Amino acid sequence: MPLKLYYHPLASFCWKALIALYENAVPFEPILVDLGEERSRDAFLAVYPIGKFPVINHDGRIVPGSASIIEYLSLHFEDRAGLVPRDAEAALEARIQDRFYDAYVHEQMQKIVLDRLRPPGETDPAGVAAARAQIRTAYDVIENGMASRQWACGDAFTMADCAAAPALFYANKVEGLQARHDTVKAYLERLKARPSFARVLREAEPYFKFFPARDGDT
Ligand SMILES: N[C@@H](CCC(=O)N[C@@H](CS)C(=O)NCC(=O)O)C(=O)O
Repeated sequence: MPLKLYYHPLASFCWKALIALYENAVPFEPILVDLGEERSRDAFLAVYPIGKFPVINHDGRIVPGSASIIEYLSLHFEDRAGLVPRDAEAALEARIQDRFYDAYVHEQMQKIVLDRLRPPGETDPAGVAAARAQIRTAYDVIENGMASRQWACGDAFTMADCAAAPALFYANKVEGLQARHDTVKAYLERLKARPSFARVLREAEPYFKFFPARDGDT
């Protein structure tokens, strides 16, 4: 049975898993989940009641969450790309950077975007302001840390770059990189040029019209 990926082409954490799948040319059956459509949502909730994607089903083993999926793929398929480095210290650094991008860029960006979907009167301006501030601090940290690095951990592309690509792409839309973030800007351009991520972006293109864009976005 081919590995099944439950995902949505616009969903940023799904991009992280997709990049890993494409990096290692892992064959999979994409199952597009439309949470706004009852049958699609119910079918997905039957697989994973938490209702968050990405999720994979590999021979009946359900693995939710982008980082766990990447770890799972590296154990059960050939990790040609070296997304989870074999060297324990290098693997630790990849996980540290992966968590950093998830917590301080990706999840903050999600807060900003999800707030746009809330009904009037139920928005959280203070939470959004805090998320924006956190992203700006994270940009500064990345700017300093990336000065001599091609990828998040150095010369090798790892799971941390799978995390960084969607996080920086969408964060830059809602909280634009500043003039002082030249290194981060150049890193984002390298990520966009990486064939795995370029493919994810191409495939998402028809869905971009559903992104809740606002004046002031870049
Ligand atoms: N920590 C999870 C986060 C997953 C997540 O937040 N997924 C979003 C899409 S990017 C989702 O399922 N949103 C649907 C919802 O919350 O209803 C991961 O790394 O995969």
